[in-house]
Amino acid sequence: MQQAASDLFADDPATPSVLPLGAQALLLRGFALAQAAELIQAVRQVAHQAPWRHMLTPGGKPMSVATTGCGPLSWITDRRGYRYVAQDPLTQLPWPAMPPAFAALASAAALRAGFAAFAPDACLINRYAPGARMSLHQDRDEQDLAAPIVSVSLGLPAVFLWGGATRAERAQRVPLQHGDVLVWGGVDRLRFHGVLPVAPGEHPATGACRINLTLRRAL
Ligand code: MD3
Ligand code: FE
Repeated sequence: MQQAASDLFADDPATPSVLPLGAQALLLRGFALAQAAELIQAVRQVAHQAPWRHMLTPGGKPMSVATTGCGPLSWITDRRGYRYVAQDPLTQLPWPAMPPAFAALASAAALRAGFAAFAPDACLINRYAPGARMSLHQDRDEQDLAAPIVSVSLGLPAVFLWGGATRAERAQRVPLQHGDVLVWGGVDRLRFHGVLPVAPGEHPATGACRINLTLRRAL
């Protein structure tokens, strides 16, 4: 039975491919694979200075993901709400500097998706143990909604929920693997999105977790 090369390699995470998810949203499969080890090492260094913690929602519930961040600003949530801050509330120190590899990857991915000169000033880092999830939400705490967002998936796979402009619209399920990069902006910037509970497993690069970097222009 004949099979086209595009089918043979369709599920191979080592094969870079570009999938449009929306008019201004792109999934770049494997875009970060070559830098993955360097990115994960940099995450470890960030977490050494700004420890992983389970932030509280404004309702007082701990998030299932563990979080840290880096850059001039990083996003936090607590009983007082959602916001970007320059200092880690846990240590009261400035967030660790953005590793140059993060900013370089984000800007290259954004350019590939048609967004020139993306210079992120905030990187939120989420760690998903098996069972951790992120419910459907919008990212709307940034000043400049014209700037895109770049997200990098590392370690265990996950199913990303790609919704619409309203919570009621049915979300599509998009499998994300180690090394995948998502870029979205413009008309897709305020889409609802989330992550289904991560399945148990072990990944050679991260162990029993998924790590997601979300690079944004906050100010
Ligand atoms: C599409 N994180 O931190 S990143 C978040 O995997 C967040 O940790 C998820 O959503 C994660 O806010 C998903 C991919 C993502 C992030 C924001 C988006 C996709 C998006 C905003 C609009 C549309
Ligand atoms: Fe989000």
